[in-house]
Amino acid sequence: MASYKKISKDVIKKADVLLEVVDARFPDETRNSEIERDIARAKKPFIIVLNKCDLVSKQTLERTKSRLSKIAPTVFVSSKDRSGTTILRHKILEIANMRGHEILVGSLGYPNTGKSSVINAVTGRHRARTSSISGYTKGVQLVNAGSRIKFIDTPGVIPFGENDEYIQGLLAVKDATHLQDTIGVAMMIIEKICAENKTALESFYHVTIEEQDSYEILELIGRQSNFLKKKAEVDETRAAVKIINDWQKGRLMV
Ligand SMILES: Nc1nc2c(ncn2[C@@H]2O[C@H](COP(=O)(O)OP(=O)(O)OP(=O)(O)O)[C@@H](O)[C@H]2O)c(=O)[nH]1
Ligand SMILES: [Mg+2]
Repeated sequence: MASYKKISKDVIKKADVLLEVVDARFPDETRNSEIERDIARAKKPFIIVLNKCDLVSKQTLERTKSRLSKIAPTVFVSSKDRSGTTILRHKILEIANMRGHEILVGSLGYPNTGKSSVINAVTGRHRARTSSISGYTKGVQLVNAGSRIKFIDTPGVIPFGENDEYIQGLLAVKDATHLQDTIGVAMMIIEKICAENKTALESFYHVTIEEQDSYEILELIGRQSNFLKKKAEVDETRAAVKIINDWQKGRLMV
């Protein structure tokens, strides 16, 4: 943890522009207030990158973007589809405002939000190594992006004190088999999706959601998936594991 703090402080000091890469499915939980404060103190320009926007509906994205734009320039990107990368590149050049000079761009954020993938999408090459297992990027890596931009890739870490199971589940820091409260984490995922895009959940699991609470929805999904115990009771844990896997593997839209 201490070494991560040092890395992020060093990167903030060195870089001309910072990217705070957040997961567009849960931007508020993946914004790091400590990092934002350090960037503000260093008076460095920064861009909020809403990555994984292929997993978020257009309406949700627009709502999030207009909210976050009040804090910093916000760009949405899908590293998977390589969309939004030209806009991001232009935004970097614009806010760096360093005519003719090389621009050093630091990529910071929580684990698994796609810091390395964003760099690859912008450069069009697989220079920064990525993985679905979080904590993949270990040290700092410099990535040349051609035409004036150079990136610094960093490892992602959850700030001290925010290390609860729900965040670890949402971020895929721990997979379903390593979470203790699988049902609780799955209920949280259900609540998140229902708040933004209930229809996506209904069509993915072929269920109809009316007034049920998140636990009842979990049972509904279990029943629909035919996850049953003896006496036709729903196996909620099995349903929870499936929902967590679908979320972590990026199969569920928000
Ligand atoms: N659907 C989708 N998946 C993405 C996107 N960007 C990254 N991913 C996936 O998210 C996972 C993490 O991506 P990385 O680029 O390794 O994330 P990171 O932030 O560098 O992770 P650490 O280095 O471990 O902190 C990988 O499985 C990627 O394939 C995206 O835009 N859309
Ligand atoms: Mg990485």
